[in-house]
This record gives sequence, structure tokens and C-alpha cells, in this order.
Amino acid sequence: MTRTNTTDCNSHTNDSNNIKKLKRGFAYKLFYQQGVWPQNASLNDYYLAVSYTVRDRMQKMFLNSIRALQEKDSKIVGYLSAEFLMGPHLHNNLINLGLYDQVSRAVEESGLDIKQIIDHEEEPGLGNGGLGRLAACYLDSLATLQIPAIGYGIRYEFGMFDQEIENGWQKELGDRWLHPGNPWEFKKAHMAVEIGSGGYTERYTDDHGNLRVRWVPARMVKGIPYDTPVIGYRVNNVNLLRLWSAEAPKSFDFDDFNVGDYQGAVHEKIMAETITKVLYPNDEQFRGKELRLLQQYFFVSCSMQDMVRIHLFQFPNLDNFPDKFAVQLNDTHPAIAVPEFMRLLIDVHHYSWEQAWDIVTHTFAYTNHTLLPEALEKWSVDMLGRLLPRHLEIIYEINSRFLDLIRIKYPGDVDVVRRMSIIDESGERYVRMAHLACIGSHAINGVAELHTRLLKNHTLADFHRLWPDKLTNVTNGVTPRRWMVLSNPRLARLISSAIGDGWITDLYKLRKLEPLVDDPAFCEKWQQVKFENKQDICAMFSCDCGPVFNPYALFDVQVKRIHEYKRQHLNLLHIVNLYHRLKNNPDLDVPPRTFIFGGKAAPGYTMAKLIIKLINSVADVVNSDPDVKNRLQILFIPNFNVQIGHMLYPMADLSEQISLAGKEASGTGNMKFSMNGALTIGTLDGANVEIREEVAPENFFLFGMDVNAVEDLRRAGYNPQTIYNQNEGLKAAINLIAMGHFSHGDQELFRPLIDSLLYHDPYMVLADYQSYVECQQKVGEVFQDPGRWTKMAIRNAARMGKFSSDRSIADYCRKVWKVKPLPVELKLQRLPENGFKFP
Ligand code: CRA
Repeated sequence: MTRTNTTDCNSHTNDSNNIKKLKRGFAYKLFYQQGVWPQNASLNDYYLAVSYTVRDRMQKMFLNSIRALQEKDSKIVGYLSAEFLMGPHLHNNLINLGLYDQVSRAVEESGLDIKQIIDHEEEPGLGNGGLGRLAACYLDSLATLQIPAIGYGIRYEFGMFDQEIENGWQKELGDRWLHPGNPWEFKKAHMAVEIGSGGYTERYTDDHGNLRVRWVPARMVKGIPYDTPVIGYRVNNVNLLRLWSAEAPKSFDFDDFNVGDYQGAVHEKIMAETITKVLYPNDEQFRGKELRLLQQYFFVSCSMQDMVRIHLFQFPNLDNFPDKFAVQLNDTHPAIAVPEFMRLLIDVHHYSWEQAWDIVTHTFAYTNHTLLPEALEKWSVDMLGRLLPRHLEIIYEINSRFLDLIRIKYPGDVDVVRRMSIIDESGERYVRMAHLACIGSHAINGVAELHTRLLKNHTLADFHRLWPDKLTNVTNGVTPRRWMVLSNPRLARLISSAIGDGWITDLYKLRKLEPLVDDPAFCEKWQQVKFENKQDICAMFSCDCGPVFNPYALFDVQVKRIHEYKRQHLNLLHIVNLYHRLKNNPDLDVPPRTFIFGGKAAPGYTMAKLIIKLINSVADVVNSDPDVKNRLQILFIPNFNVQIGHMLYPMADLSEQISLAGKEASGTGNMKFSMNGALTIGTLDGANVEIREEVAPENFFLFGMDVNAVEDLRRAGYNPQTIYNQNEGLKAAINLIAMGHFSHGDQELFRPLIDSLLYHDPYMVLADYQSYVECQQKVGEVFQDPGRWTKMAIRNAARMGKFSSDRSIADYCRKVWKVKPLPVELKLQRLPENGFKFP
């Protein structure tokens, strides 16, 4: 790995010199860029001044990396994703650059507080949850592993909404991440591309007598790229996050303006800019909105045109495009790239169908992220044809050729043709985007072993039978830079002092911690770290009578999107049951517990919103009940996002990963908790299965049905009421809710939730209830033996090597993208004394 000379900065001799330069940098930026005197500067001015100074330190590497990207022998990964949930940049960049200590000293010597400045950053929340955060972790690992890559996405003006809790209910507020100014992006107006929509197609004969097709769009918008540098950990490689923003091709229609139609003149501009206005806040729920399809097509067309431009900058034609670019489709959101690239190759660059198809299918690979049927994207043929008439023609042609292949392969089997067709013709006709992605890609992957197995056996079984080598697994991972070094500095310091800091870029090295479970001094320090992390959060919630939350309690945490399949209500039923038992028997021998929840519900998902209300209602009653004071506490932390995650993963004792088996494709929070020394209570779902395998069954609290048991029960006919009637504890918990104990006597408020559990229970909460409660009992017992608990926690962290996103990216490079690292040399070290001369 090539070290940057930023690491030189760590040497003490250069330290004071660098700090002086940094301080001068802050003052300079404040004066010349912000245009304020220090005494008039706001915290935002300081944040911007510090960020611009840090950004300048990245420029040398950034420009050298761009040059390296243009070198002929390097293959570039184009990661197409509708979401990148990057989280705050400043702190991460400081860590990856190795500048944290110096900048914080320079900031301090300038009379400021680094923590305040870091916390001031409005995080770019351009994603819903796991999928978007995964893309961000992958960008960090790509840069750190020195793989040339461009993340392509959408620069939403409004990202994920901010969540407030009002009277227990979720309230959504518009996110204003761009409002304070974004010091990390560069607008590249000269690289704008044009994007069409609507209109019609026509056939024509070109000058050489060839019959061709052209698309005549009804509307055009401009796509403007904004580049954010993504720096690797202590390497010179800086990759690119290129997000597209939509603008009208001209800001005024002067004809309209001249005849006095001011409204009409600006209308086009407003319509164009609507495309990238807002992120759809639905996680795994397909809605079929026209504007969403436009968003997808917009960023995909911008990105494909951009890659084609980069390629043609170095090569005479697109014949060798797949040698230069590996393009990953992050779920089906960018799957329209398949017909779009076909269109560019055939209509614009005049390739034959066969040549174009060969290039396309060697370029794309597709990651599936969900098995939930309601998440699978299918666009109505009518709508797609109206917005993208040429693409619909191409999709039909792809389908017709594909189905011919199927008919030859399975003669006489009309059912398989119906099942595998890109067009769903069972009612209104739809384009199935997953089929389009599978057919247009050379590799398909699931995101955890179990998930991939289920794809092979169910969701994509026909495709797997047809192309047995196409479907592979790449288990998700998360970056230890953000999720340990940045967010848990105490633990990172302890680990590095014990085993050195090699683990930061080779997480398997954490294994060296294992023998330390027998070192009482190390165990004590480990406990101290966890305790101090817990104290941090307790300090945030105090009242006149002192801290509200007891740091000695077991911190039991479930943070993730609110969804019935994730079963926050199963957690709640256990809490209500525990509350009930404590009330009836104050001598109950259980450790004190603090239950912490966090997560957003999709604004239109009524049941999820009711679950939030129930969590807060139970919290109100329990927290104010003197009978359980200091023994049982519940906290719903509003607006769970990356920043709040930084705080929560490090202080958890217990990680709740309790989805119904077969529903959570992977999960990534599960990995973040374990790395930070929490134990998991979980089902055999998603990556939990592999986490348990790695940490060994005795260090994992397993409960509930596995996928086979779920399947068997469903087949046998599942009746939640039988379970309710037979389980006294469960009945008591459900009845307390239903009778209005947590709703001031109101028996209607939670009825939809109770009825759903009693009469449908689609996620089998009741079926897993007893097993969960018994497992929680065991958790409590082990927690009362701190020595044992600590050993288990250390073993968990020590065995997390597999779940670094570095391992995931290495897998993609080897199995899917066939790319190799390209270390960046700093050829251009400094600016020439007399400036540049334009070539
Ligand atoms: N909602 C899955 O549900 C998975 C992430 C990333 C999800 C998670 O289990 O960890 O993707 N699926 O692979 C998804 O977004 C469209 O599907 C998620 O984040």
C-alpha cells in the first residue's frame, strides 16, 4: 500500500509547522472565501473554513488520481446507485488523511472546539438506510484498496427527511443539507449532458443507406455533475462520487417571456429541476411513481454518457468498453441502464444489435438486495412507453430474443416462458426490472449466503437454472474506518495499543485480540471503554434530578428502519412482558435494562408509524412508573441517521437483529454492533447466520424459527390466535396494550396493530415470541456475570474480520469486476512557481 506524505505530517518535527500552516489556512479561508472577520464569523463560517482547508489538502491526491484514472491500462468500477448515504465528510476525511490530531490542535489553538465543528456538519442523507449506506462503505473500501472507481448517483436537493417525535408520533421535516453550503463538492458545469424524455421514435436511412432508428424526445433537461472526492485510508487514491443535478437547458424561454408569459417562461425550469428535487423515502416499498422512473433514467443516462465520454477520450471506439469499465447496478433502481446503453451503442454509435448486446452484457453486473415482493420494481408498460418510447422498443427486442432462447432450451414449456419474460402479462402489463437486470448482466449476486441461496431456490430460480454460474454471493460488509476508528475512538485506541493498528485495513487482524480474553487487565479496560461510551449518552439525557438513564443497566438497542418484518413490535412485546412481571414481582432477579430504539418509518407506512407511537407510549408509562425506576427504561432516539449511529453502535451491550427468518437480505447494523463489542440476539436471517458462524454459537443469542420452520408453519396453516390463547405471558402483554394501558385508556388507538398480530401476523411475531422471551432471559443471566459477558464481547469483535467492506470489495474485484488495484503516485507535487500555461 502506498503511503501518502500526509503520514509524514505525523512526525513530530513537522507537527508544529503543519499546525501553523493549518491555522493560517483557516484564517485565509475565513477572510477570502467566507469574507468575514473572525469576530463576526458564525460556527458555520468556521466549519466551512476548516473544511475548505482540509479539502485543499486532498487536491494534490485528487488531481493525481484523476490522471491515473485516465491511464489506459486501468479498469474503472462505475457503481450506479440511486442512493449514497455518505454521512458527515469532515471527520472521515480527517481520519483517512491522518490529519485528525493536527487539525484538532490547530482548531484548538485558534480558540475553537473540533467536536463542535465536526458536529456542525449537516450530513448528506442521500439514502434510506442499508442499501445507501452500503454504497458509501463500498466507496470507502474501493479508495482504500486503491481500486479506481466512480460512484454515480443523484444529487437530491432534499435528502432523507428529518424525523421529529411529536406526542409520540413521527413527524417529517424537509432536510436542508445544502442550505449551509457544501464545501466538499465541485460543480462541473462544462461536463453537462443532455437527457431526453417522452416524444416518439422514427426510422430513417442514413447517408450510407443503413436503416436506423432515432428517438425524438419531447423534452430535454441538462444533467450537471457535482464531484465529491472520496479519499482512501492513508493512501494517495482519491475516487469520485459524481452526483447529477437536473437543470433546464435554458433558464428562460424568451419567446414566452417576450409575450408576457413570465409564469410559462419559468415553468420549464421548475419542471426540469423537480427531477432531482427529493429522495423517495420508501425503503423496500415500490410505488410506481412516474417521477421516480424519470429520476432513475436521468441519473443512469447521465452516467452512461459520462462513461462513454471518458472512454472515447482514450480509445477510438467502444469495442473495448467492458475492459475499461465494470458497471455495477445497485439493485434494480439503475436497471434502465441496460436499454439505455443499447440505445447509445446502436442509435448513437451505430453498432449492430449483436455487437451492442455483447458489449452491454460484458459491462453490467447486478446486485439484488431484497426478497420482499413489494419491493420488486415493475413499471407499467404504458408509462414506460410514454416516457421512454425507444427504451420500450429495445426492451421488447431484448425480451423477444431472450424468450426465443428459452423456447429452444425448454421446448414446449409455455409456463417457463411466462415466468421468465421481462414483461409480466398476468394483468395490466409491467416491465419486470429484476428480469431486465438479470438478462443484461454477466453476474448477479445476493448480499449474504442465506439470501443468495433463497434467490437461487426461489426468487431467481429460473434464471439460476438457465445460467448456473451467473448467480454468486458477496456478503455485505461495513467500513471499520467510519464504524470503529471514527465512531469509537476509545475502543480503537485500546485495540491498537494491544495489537497495533494493522487491523484498520486488515480486519482479520482483530483475531489477535482473542488471547486477551484471559488478560484481566485488558478485560477491565474493555469494560471501561463500554462504560464510558454509555456514560456519554447518559450525559445527553439528564434532568434537574440528575442523569435519567442508568449507565450500569444493560443497553439493549434496536436501530434500523421501522418495518413489520424487522419486528420492532416483538421487542416491544418482550418489554411489556418484562414490565408486567416486574410490577407483579419486584424481587424478580433480572438486571436493569435500558431499551433504545431509533429509526424512521416511510411517511405512507401507517403500521410502521403506529409502531413508533406504541414505542413512545410504552416509554412514557414505563419511564414514569416509580415501581420500575432504574430497572426498566425506554428511549426512542429521534432522527436516526449516520451521525446518531456513530454514537449508538459503540454504547450498545445487546444488538437486536430479530427479523423473521428469510426476510432480511443481509443487514449491516448487525455487523457494526458486533465490531463494537455488542452481543447479538438474533434469528437465523441474513448475515446473522454468518456472524454466528464466525463468532461461534456460544457467543451469539439465537432464537426463533429458521427459514424451513417458517415455510413449514406457513404450509401447515399458521394461526396466531392459538398461540395467543396458549401463552399467558403473551396474552398479558397484548391485553395491556389492547386495553389502553399505554394509551390513557384508549382501546382503539393500537387496535390495527393488535388485530394484525392476532388475525394475520404476516411476520409471525407470535410464533417466535416464546423463544425470544426465553432467550432474553438467558441474556439477562449472562449479563449478570460481567466477566463472562466481556469475554463473549471481545470474541465477537475479534472475529469480525469477514464483515469489513474491504473483504466485500475484494470479493467483487475478484469474482465480478476483474479489476486490480492502481496505486496512485504523486507525480504533480506542487503548483509551478509561475503558474500554468494552457496547453
Ligand atoms: N433495506 C436489505 O433489506 C441489506 C441492504 C444492503 C436492503 C438489507 O438487509 O443489508 O439492502 N434492501 O444490502 C434494499 O434496500 C431494495 O432493497 C435494505 O437496505
